[in-house]
Amino acid sequence: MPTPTIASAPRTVLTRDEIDGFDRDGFHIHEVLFSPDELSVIADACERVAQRQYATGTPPDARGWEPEAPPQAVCKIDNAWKSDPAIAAAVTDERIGHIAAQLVRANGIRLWHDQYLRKPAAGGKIVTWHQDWMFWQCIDRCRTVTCWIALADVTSESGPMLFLAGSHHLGLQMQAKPGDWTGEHLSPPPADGQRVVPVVMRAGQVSFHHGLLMHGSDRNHSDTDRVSLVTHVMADDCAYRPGMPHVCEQAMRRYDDHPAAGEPFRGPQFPYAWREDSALDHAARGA
Ligand SMILES: O=C(O)CCC(=O)C(=O)O
Repeated sequence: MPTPTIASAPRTVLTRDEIDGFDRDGFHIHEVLFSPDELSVIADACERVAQRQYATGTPPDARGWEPEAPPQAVCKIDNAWKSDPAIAAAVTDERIGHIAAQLVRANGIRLWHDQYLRKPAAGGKIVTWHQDWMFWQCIDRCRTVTCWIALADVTSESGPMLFLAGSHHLGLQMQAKPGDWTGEHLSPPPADGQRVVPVVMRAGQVSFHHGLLMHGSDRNHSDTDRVSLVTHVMADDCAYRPGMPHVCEQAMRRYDDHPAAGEPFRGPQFPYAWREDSALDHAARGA
């Protein structure tokens, strides 16, 4: 794989081939978007939240790990952006929003939720094959993209995500049971003849995958932690469809401004990561 360079102004305009590749395969792996300095600020903020230090005074929406957990446990924290401005800036970063908007052809991209994931060296769990949107049936259409920011290098030994290329074309294949995202076995992919692609990345690269793409990951067999901040985003015409409970659904009700059934997601729970109209405003002002 070619060594990615850290551009001073990273490229966010995708080529026709990259967009076609996403349509065909269900994922796009971008070159480095975040500099080492940015990564270090983000990683420090994520670890502070993991250690229950909340710069804003607000806890994350869900904690799947506590500092008392065994050293081999996966750290998983949802909506840490509420607890630290550095994380909020990263998960609503315009670079990510702009790329996601091109992939799903949206005029605006909102955050659905974030996840801080640390899969410890020589540890962690298997993440079984799944499609993200199966957990998100309260989003009425699958115009979602998962944007996985590598906060450290990801190697073939450290339990990279595995993508089943093209599997998003199969539609929704699986049903979610609450909490079922880890298991003891990484069972064979549910469709034969499709390519399994390990998402090996340098720190600062970001992978983008479609909400219907089947993916999973193995344990971390390396001697370094696999660390990422994941921002799950959606096109801003996605609407709220009650039925399957989700942590974001409960959380949005803490704010006066939230969607009713059938209305597009809005309000402080779902901040914008990119909007075509504000990008145009910037351009008009020469910013
Ligand atoms: O990081 C992993 O191993 C799995 C993450 C995942 O399933 C996702 O971000 O959609």
